[in-house]
Amino acid sequence: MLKALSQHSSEPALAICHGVVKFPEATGPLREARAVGAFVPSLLWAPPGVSMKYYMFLLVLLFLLAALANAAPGPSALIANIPGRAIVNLDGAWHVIVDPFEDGTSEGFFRNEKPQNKRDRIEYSFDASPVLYVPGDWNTQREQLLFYEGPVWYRREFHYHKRANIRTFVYLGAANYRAVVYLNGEKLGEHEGGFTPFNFEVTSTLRDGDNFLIVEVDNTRRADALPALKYDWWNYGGITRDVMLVEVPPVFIQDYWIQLARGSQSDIAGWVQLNGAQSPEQVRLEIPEARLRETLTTDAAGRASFRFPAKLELWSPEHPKLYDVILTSGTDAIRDQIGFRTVEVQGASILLNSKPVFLRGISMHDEAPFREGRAFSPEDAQTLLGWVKDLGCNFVRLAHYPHTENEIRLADRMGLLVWSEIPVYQDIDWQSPATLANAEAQLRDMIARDHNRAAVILWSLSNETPIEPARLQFLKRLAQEARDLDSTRLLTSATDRLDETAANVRTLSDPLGEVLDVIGLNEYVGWYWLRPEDADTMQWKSKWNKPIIVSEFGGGAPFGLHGDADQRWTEEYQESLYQHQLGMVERIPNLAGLSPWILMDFRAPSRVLPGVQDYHNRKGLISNRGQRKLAFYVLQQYYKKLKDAGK
Ligand code: GCB
Repeated sequence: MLKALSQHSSEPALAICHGVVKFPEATGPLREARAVGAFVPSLLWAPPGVSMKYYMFLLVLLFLLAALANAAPGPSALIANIPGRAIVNLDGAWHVIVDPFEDGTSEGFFRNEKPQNKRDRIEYSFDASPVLYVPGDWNTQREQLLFYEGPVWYRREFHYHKRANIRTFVYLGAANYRAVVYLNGEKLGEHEGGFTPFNFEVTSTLRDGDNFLIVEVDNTRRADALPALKYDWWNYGGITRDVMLVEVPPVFIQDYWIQLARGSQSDIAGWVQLNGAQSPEQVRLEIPEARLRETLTTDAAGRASFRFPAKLELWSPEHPKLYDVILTSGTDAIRDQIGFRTVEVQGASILLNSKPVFLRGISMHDEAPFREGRAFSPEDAQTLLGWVKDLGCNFVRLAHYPHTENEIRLADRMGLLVWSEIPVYQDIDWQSPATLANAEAQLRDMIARDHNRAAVILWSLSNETPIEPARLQFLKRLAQEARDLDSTRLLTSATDRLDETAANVRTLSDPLGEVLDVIGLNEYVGWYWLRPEDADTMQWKSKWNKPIIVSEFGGGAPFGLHGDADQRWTEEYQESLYQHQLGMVERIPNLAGLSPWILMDFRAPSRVLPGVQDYHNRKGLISNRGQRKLAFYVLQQYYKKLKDAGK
């Protein structure tokens, strides 16, 4: 609003943008300072005929509005099913400026200035700066950036042809950790959280012709961030997932939720949300293969809820049936592939399509096979989930943050059940309202992106969080939020609190258990405590009559290091640890599944042991070069045995 006002005033030609007064003829970082300096004294006098009191009131209002304009705008509501939309891909080589002293904002990097004459002093140049590829982390693209934590400015110039009746959004699949996004020098907004997508509408900011998009990405760790200061994976920075422009009609299908009604295998239920609708609109929902054609009418908020009978083959790991689903409203049409299944807990069992299911799983990071770095491509997903299938799994724990959409969609097609998690990892700032709001936002965006995927059965709220009242309050709020957003999936968390209730007896007693549907248990018998063979006599109890997934156990061994079974770091030690563990887990009451730690070795900054770790967590069953360790075959055999026994 401020901007519009100032654009219409005649003299002097000021533009007030994000709370900063700009004189258009000035260039460079001194511009704002000069402008404010010249402007302030003249403000102290009310114009003739205007009362001083009224004038002061106006001034205060003006500055309040300017401050408001300066507050970081958040992204707009997430657009669902990006793979099903008309897009302009902005991946590729982006020029970048590494900005360790955080000069970029005051220097005005977001303006992408270029000297206009030989006297101009502009102390940066995107054109002359090197490039990084998007999507991709910066750490593995340039050697000097392997350990870098700080801001990097990305710029992409592009040509765009504007057309009538098209709204355009810029969409980023993920940027780790904090991103500030500018288009043509205007700040679109900010986003926090390294693994969730976000979008901003740019219909009016885009120009017909040349445009430039600038993203400041900062991966500095912070005590109040999620994850916080300490975590056991690499802090890969950068624009790590695809960037694109998404083109939609003025009224478009922003999001939808189509699945079996809770507790039913014969009705589908859900909603469709339009964006831009001024009046009730019709939405057609079709599942041609199921001969389903329904017309819905949206309410004043652009939303239509529905429930009707449908005869559908159920999705399961053995039969990952997906249906083409088509939604049409006005000039917008979108197609998706959706599977239909139910999941629930009955006593201590997990039921999939009303039958007990045992989760034969493995944990994995979103780390690229063979080349290391952040995974992003369909090929990465294919390799990683291909290995998961080779192990004989029907389940995968995608730790410790939301993975790429490619992976989840592939899991849908492959028939892999998924645990998806937000990075509330170990100790975070439980007291901070901003941290809670951040966790809620990451949870919302994870659910928003993947709520139509049959593969996802578990939303995980946290991993190994300490027992304390503030933490319980925090996680209860998240659980409530998750249930409000999605009452059809199960809630879990990986816990690690064990009480020694008798000699050789460990009892799960984390009070968080009360809040969860399924309890995740990270136990490292034979690695962080006791010896592998101590597992043979260990007994287990649980305070909660709920399903338990052993969400982590494991031990480190670089591929090819051989020795005795009691020699730490050897493949034989890891193999023996798995053998003892698999004997023990069967004595855990209510055991509903396993996801040992971990599919593949991954980079981790605290793993410094030379010749063994070299900044890698070596608990993978497969090395980062794709070599299978002895323990891989132990778990593979065990899963085969379970499968053959009908589990
Ligand atoms: C854990 C953490 C995981 C670590 C793993 C380990 O308990 O959940 O992030 O990487 O242990 O290897 O220590």
